[in-house]
Amino acid sequence: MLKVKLTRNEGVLITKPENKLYESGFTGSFGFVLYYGDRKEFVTDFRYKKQVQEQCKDFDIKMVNKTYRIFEYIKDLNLDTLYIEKSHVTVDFLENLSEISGISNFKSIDQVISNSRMIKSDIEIAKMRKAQSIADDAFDHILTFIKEGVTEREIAAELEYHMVRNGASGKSFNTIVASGLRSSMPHGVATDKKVEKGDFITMDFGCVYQGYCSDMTRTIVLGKASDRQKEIYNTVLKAQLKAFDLMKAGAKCSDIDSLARDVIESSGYGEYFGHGLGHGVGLEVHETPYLSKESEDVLKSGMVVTNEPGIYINDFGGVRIEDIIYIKDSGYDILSRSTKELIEL
Ligand SMILES: [Mn+2]
Repeated sequence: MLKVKLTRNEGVLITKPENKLYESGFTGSFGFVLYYGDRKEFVTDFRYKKQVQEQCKDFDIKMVNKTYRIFEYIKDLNLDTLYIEKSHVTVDFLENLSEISGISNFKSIDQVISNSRMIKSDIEIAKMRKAQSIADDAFDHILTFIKEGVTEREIAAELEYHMVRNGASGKSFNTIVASGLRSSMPHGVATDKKVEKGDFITMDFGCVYQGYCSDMTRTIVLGKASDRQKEIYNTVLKAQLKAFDLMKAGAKCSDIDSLARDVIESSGYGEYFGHGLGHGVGLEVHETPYLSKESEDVLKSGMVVTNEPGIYINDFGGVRIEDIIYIKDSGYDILSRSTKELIEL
């Protein structure tokens, strides 16, 4: 439940699906969380009558059949200030809300919710462990599936099918399978390209389990790795392992990024590592905090972040290795368990 003190004339309207789920447990498509005074209401329509009673037990339920009806309802509450998700609502939504409700003072609730979502409870961590273990199991499986002539798309589909068969509600983002020269694209989603002997194959994938996302990346070589492939792989691995030195509560996220980046730069590959080291994961696959040069975030106990350095060389190929890490009061747990030794399939 949101930690924001509301005066008598203030309310909060939450519309973003992940935030609604976080606040209320509701998984349907149409619905709003509405707080005002000491009231907690969930507003939805006829289709979710049964579901909302089961999922939103702490809420008073209100039924409407159109979005503008909730704006009319808010008008009758005589609020003068409404907190909304400024980073989520559309201009259209806001204009209608303002016009119908008569409210003109809107404040942002985004940061309050994202700060709260950054720190995971034990229940959330348990769901994330499960989401990640489903992904790790899919990785084990895919190693038995990949062979010369199989397409990237088939590999992606097989990963996704395996995860859904094992309890995931879906993928947490478009599965990346980038092989050969395509592996130089950090976000090369799967194509009809067939994997060939000597290819790097980078697979970046994850699933959703009870709303929570997993995220992992492994790069393998089909056949024997060349010396240059081994050198690049081992440089990324060294950088990834180095970053763990600072994976603890109190560490500055920008310092963790630097730690890994220094390893890659001192090996002469600095210009080929063009993205940040990692990001928070939870109900969304990318959320605060961010591990990058510019980040002002500081790690705290309860956060879950990725550690995913990479090297991408246009006319050669690329490597990324990504784990997902739970920061504890002291130390950390790595939620992903798949090996990081270079696999030559
Ligand atoms: Mn990631």
